[in-house]
Amino acid sequence: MSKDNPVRSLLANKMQRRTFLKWSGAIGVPVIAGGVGTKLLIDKQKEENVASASDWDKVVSTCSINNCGGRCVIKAYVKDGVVVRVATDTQESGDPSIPPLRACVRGRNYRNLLYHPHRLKYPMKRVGKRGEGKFERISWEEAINTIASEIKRIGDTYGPESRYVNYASGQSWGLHGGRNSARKVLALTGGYLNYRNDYSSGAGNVATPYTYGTNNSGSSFDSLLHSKYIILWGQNPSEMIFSTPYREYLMQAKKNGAKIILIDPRYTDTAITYADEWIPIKPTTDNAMMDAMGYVIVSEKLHDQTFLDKYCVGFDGDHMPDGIAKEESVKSYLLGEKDGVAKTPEWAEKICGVPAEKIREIARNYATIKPAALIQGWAAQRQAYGEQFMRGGAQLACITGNVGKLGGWAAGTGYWSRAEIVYPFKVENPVKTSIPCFLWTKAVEQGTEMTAADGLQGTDKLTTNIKMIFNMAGNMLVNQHADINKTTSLLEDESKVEFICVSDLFMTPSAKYADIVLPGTTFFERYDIGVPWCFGDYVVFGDKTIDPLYECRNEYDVFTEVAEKLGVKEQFTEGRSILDLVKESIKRTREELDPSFPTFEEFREKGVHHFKFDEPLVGFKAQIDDLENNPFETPSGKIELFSKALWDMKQHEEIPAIAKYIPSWEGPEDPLIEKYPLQLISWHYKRRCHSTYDNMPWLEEAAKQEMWLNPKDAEKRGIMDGDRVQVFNERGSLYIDVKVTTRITPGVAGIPQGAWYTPDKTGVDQRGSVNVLTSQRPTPLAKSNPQLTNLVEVKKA
Ligand SMILES: Nc1nc2c(c(=O)[nH]1)N[C@H]1C(S)=C(S)[C@@H](COP(=O)(O)OP(=O)(O)OC[C@H]3O[C@@H](n4cnc5c(=O)[nH]c(N)nc54)[C@H](O)[C@@H]3O)O[C@H]1N2
Ligand SMILES: Nc1nc2c(c(=O)[nH]1)N[C@H]1C(S)=C(S)[C@@H](COP(=O)(O)OP(=O)(O)OC[C@H]3O[C@@H](n4cnc5c(=O)[nH]c(N)nc54)[C@H](O)[C@@H]3O)O[C@H]1N2
Ligand SMILES: [Mo]
Repeated sequence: MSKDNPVRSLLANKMQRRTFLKWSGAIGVPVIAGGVGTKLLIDKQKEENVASASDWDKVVSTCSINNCGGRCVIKAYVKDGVVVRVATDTQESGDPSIPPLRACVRGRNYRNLLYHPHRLKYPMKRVGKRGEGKFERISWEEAINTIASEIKRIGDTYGPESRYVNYASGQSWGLHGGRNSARKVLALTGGYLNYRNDYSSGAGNVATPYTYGTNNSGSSFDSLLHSKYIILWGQNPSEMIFSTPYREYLMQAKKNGAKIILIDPRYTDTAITYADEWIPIKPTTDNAMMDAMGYVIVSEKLHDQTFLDKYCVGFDGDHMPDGIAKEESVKSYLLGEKDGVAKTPEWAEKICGVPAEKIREIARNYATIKPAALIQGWAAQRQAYGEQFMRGGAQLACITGNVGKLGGWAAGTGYWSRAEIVYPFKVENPVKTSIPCFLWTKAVEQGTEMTAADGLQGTDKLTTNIKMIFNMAGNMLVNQHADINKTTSLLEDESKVEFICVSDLFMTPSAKYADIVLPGTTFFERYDIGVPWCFGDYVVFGDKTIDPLYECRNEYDVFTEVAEKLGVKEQFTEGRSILDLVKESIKRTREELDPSFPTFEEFREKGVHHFKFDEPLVGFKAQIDDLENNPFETPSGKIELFSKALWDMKQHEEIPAIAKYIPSWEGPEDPLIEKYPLQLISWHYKRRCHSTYDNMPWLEEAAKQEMWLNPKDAEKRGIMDGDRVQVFNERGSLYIDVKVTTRITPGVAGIPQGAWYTPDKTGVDQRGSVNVLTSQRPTPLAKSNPQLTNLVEVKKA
């Protein structure tokens, strides 16, 4: 056992697991989303339910549409127009295929959100310099007039491509929402610059289709009940909610005897709750481990040759696209036939830190214990070469023939959904030009210089830089985008973006950069339908619980008036209110998609609708059962382990045609590590949805904003548990309290993402807002956000 591999010594510590469990009992468990945390919540709720029914007038079933990936049932108890209590779904249906849609710790906090004293209460306009945070109350009339006249002025002066609606996820997967309302008014008055992709799985969204032709590579979570071996690769469902019932199925899979492996730089709540084994790994190096697993499987002839021959292009020299040399194949790369470097576990250990014998063991298990599910989280693709991570996982699933089989899993981005409803609010933008969402700051600064190499589509050149931004229910303008200091100095220059409109519930770091701030409503104050991302087969009714507080208004209603000022009201609403949109969606879903979908009254009464299926959905089952009639949506009709389309881009170093490890900038092999020796990652915290709820004291009590650092790294710097430290690199600097813990891999610092940027007078963040340290350099293929690829140094404050 080599001494100089700190990950090895971490694994070797036999006391580790018990220590973790003890600690988790002390600090972690009550706030784990689902699991024990939810159990406590339910018990508490049962107590509450004993209270007399005269304490409330009605119980309304509603649903949050924040961007957490799950959707849960929120029961609001209302007395005299006031929400006096919130509870969640306690209905045990008796049907194991329908786990209850229980709220997590954040859901328990919704009354605090609704009645928070800092809610934005009326519209405001900026009076100081932009970003200074000085605002003055204005009337709704003035707000609407200003927005309408700026839309016209900026459109007339610079053309429609100067108008932009920023990525924002505070209202996601609902029926209307601020972003779409703003877009529709712009679309009806000439158009706006579009964006593509997202910050979530941006690299994967572009990369996975090169392999499979689609991002729908997942299977429904009940399929896991058939899995015998599950690898959660950088996935943390105990904290990070993808779909509300996922964890229930995972627990059931575990009870069924599936062995669960977790590969993550952190010993997460998921490791505590589900994993048989935790494999710590250095961030940005996952593909080295993947390559070595491939090497073991292929060199020990454990691969599924029949599957590869029939369904895949590029595995070996006999299955290459026309005109491509045999030694460009996956097999040849793994065995080192061309570059002379066999991708052995020993080779990988030096890069990723995972002991060679552990890589061998996992590779053998994954190839022989069938069916096996390799499910990928998205953090490891929010890295410099995130595209490789997504295609690399898919490649392993194919090498082992785990695709299209019940209990297997095709890896890759992993979307799946069977919860389809009709979205009646349509936006048709006459402008077809688009940029990758991550490059909006570039489009502000140098839009007219952007080319196809920056991911510009629909035109060769933009006619203008971005001059106007609508930021509706998002904190992306400042907090959630990379490199806050660079972004804020860009926004402070009022000659660049001339008008910024923000709608939010609070004066967030982004709202401070607005020219006009609009006070939005919470989900309690409007109608909607909550759809779980692309991972679920249920929908939840969002009933309006109370009237909007103060002067708060739905963006739909605000933009209806803006549309009226601009003479396009009828086209905007088509005569419909928000409630009409909900009714129309339900009616048309019944008519066009699913006759068994409930009526409006039934849905409202039940609060939730589960789409019923006879069997689990298995990704690519149709293709695997009958390839001839159901080809993959790739150019060859097969799974493309070697992509000719990528090859033809002729950037083989950074955009290879097969998935492979590429040493990352600001990774362990970058010489910059001498100066900034720690790799900084962030994760999606259980107590927040991104930055939403950062200002909630209960949740701060439940899970504090703090940085994780391994004792080895702390000791070197004279840092003790609980100390306040400064974290810095060339881009910025922040202060944060530190948690010294063996739950994180040595050489790695971890800060939960989403804390509100809170600079002191010198511009140093005081709250641990990780994006002061992240970079705007995009990933090579997708032009996506590698916000987890950062080198930093830490010192005692
Ligand atoms: N370093 C780092 N940065 C990241 C990430 C990371 O992992 N690391 N993750 C990235 C990812 S995956 C994402 S999706 C983005 C998310 O970033 P954003 O899309 O900006 O999401 P939030 O921070 O949740 O901001 C949502 C805002 O909407 C407001 N809001 C909530 N509900 C409502 C409502 O009903 N009406 C109105 N008007 N406002 C509302 C909230 O108060 C909040 O300010 O962040 C990205 N940034
Ligand atoms: N509670 C909660 N749930 C959420 C959200 C939230 O803000 N809060 N946000 C939602 C959204 S918009 C999204 S996009 C998803 C995000 O879903 P993910 O991106 O999958 O979630 P993360 O928490 O960012 O990361 C998952 C795990 O990856 C680990 N990780 C980081 N870097 C690496 C690496 O290089 N290699 C490996 N192997 N692991 C790594 C992290 O330590 C973390 O435990 O979550 C959704 N669900
Ligand atoms: Mo996301």
